[in-house]
Amino acid sequence: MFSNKERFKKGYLKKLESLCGKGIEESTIRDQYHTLGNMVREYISTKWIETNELYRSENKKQVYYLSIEFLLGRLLGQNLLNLEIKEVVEEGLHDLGISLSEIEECESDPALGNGGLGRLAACFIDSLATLNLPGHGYGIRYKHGLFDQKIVDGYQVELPEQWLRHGNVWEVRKPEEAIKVFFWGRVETSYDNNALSFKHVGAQKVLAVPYDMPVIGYQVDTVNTLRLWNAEPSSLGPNQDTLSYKREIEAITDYLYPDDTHDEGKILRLKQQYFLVSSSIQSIIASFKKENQNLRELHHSVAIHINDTHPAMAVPELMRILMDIEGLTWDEAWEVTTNTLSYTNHTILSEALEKWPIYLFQPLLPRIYMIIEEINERFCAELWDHYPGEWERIEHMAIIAHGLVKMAHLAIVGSNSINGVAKIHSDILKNREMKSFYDIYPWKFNNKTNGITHRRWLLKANPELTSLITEVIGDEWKRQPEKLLDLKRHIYHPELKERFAAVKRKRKEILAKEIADKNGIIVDIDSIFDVQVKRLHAYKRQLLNVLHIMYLYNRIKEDANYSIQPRTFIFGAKASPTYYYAKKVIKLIHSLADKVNNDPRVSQVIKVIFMGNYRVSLAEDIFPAADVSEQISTASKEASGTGNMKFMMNGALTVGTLDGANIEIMEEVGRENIFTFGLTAGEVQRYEENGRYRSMEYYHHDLRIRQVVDQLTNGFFSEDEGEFESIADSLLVQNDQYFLLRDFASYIDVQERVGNAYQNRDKWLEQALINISHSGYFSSDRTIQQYADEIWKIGPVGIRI
Ligand code: CBF
Repeated sequence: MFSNKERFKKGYLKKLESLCGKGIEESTIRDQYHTLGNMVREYISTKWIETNELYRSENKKQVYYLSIEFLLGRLLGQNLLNLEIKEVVEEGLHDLGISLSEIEECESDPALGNGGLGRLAACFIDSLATLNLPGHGYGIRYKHGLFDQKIVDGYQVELPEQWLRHGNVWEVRKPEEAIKVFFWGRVETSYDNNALSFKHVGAQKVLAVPYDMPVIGYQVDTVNTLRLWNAEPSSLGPNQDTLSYKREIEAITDYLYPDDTHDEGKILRLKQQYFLVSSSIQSIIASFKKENQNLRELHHSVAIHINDTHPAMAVPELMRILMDIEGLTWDEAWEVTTNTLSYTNHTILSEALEKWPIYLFQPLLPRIYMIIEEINERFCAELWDHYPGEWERIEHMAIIAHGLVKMAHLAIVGSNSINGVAKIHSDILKNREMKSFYDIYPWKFNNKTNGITHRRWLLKANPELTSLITEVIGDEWKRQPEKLLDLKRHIYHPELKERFAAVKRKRKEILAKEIADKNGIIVDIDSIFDVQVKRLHAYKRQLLNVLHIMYLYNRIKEDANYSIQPRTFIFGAKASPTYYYAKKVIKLIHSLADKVNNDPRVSQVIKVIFMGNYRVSLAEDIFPAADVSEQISTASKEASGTGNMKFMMNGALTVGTLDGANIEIMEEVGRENIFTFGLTAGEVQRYEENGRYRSMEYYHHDLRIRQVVDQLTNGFFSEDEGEFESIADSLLVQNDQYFLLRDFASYIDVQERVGNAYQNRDKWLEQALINISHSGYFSSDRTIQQYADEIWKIGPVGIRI
């Protein structure tokens, strides 16, 4: 069907007719998208079936990656690229008067995730399939993904995201594989045949219906599966209030991250987590039992990964199934469970390490809570042997303490591997945050520095740069991204530099057009495109960027001779709906943009742009156009970052703190090809320990700081002087938890260096090319190979290059 243009066109017209009952003239763009999507899915269906059959027949170990988020992004373009049929399709459609890129635009962006964690999961499943590794994603089919962001008068307004409004061509509903998940009720304990047995009675039963999506490897025949679970009523009793029961059940998979500032929301989140874990593990065991009899051997055939703490209930759930259903003893079940499970930690921020109140947990999941209690008791007894009499330490490490269930502790105790996501982060886990655990289980801890799929972030997002690289070094790098290093031999060639400059310019023009269309602002293509796109969070310090722009504004206004390299500061960020501070920062960026962009003199040299509704498809337009990548988190707080990798891969230079993967980027490209500044993680830690930091001192001693901080509350931005008071308070009254004022001077200096460096065009282009050539290390193929070899112990099945 896709072997040549003519066959494709014939097949396409036929499909359009049978699917939509229309000819090409009457068809809408959505019909056209729908037709193509269906053709592709049908095209890969044989490979999909064959992959599953191969996994069954070879009976090799498989990994299941459990994640509450999969931030996929649009799939059509990526699937065409991975299947190497994009050209045929594009040309065929062109002949029919249809534009492929317009069709792609009409696909909704499945936003089943919030940020780095979910996007990482999406990169990982892409790499698993491409490396022919038997690995599948298990997640939730949220009806509404992360909210759509609208900006009204500079304020963020959240609208429900609607990715399923027009259906999803990629999914296959499998009702025959539905699974029951039990909530509420109570546990009846009895003593049968010399053993205790547990029966969960009076439970509310929820049906988990799988929707499978194909995960298509690049240039291989492997098609793995992303299984997303949908919550549906299992049966309706005679006296039930049908509608409210249905609503209650369906609410489980309605929204990603329901508001958990109240108990009802917390219960919903707990339900989601258990729903994901229970349906996934039951389904994994069912599929294991088709080929294998002995559940004591499960870990030889199955690895289950806990992505962050959300799926940590995999520990008690696997124990429950092995003991209560499969009849293993506690010790046997524990051996299998701990050898099957592994866990990734993605943050050290204490507010992100989940802890659930027992009073909510126990009634909702009575049997699971019982098992956690028993795990905790046994674990505390083990600790007592290690640290006799050290009550405080034991209390600190316990899984249940002070009325809370600590999910990270549960995941650590129940897994055979715990990894951080960049070297520094893994070291902080070992030496500080999880030190007590590292001391007793040193063999469990390891590092797996994150990666990104270059197939989406370079091949798909930046075809212009992809062609240029391929012309220079051939195309082996596409399958072996580490070969991007070959580019390094060519970076001094003037022609390469010029051609790279032309690519960058073209991509800046594309983004500038988008900015003009969406924001109504004309930006200067020759200015530095300086970009900070990521979730809005205090530790990521978008505010530091803002304060620096305010400083520049003041300089330009006050000093007629002050000259700087023109810059366009571009932001993109969503703030969590209940995160007051973050939403204020979004408003502040807009107020600053108004001030800067409307000032006749200042706007000649700087502009501030906030690109609304930041999401994967928008990111694909932003990364290729960036000159400067802002990675300015307080050292030690950003576990890794992955945006930093996407920027370098597209030839942007990093302005960054020595945090997360920035450090490894620096090690790769060399200190001279990255702009670092600010406190180190060690310095931040010392301040945190000795409590000697006084932000007020910086405010009083540095006039530049005083001026910008005062401007937050002196009516400079708004009639309402109280509008940004909470932000000013965070810096002064609350003593600047993230050390913005401490790093401010150093940030100004580094930004000045960036401006000067950009003026040496030749050198800048060389540095950009050096960044690209070293970005291969940050491919998620490398990361996944390490997970496969060192954690999951899985190997490839059915290789075809
Ligand atoms: O590991 C992936 C990413 O995860 C986070 O986004 C997270 O959700 N905890 C971290 O903040 C990132 O540093 C990390 O890159």
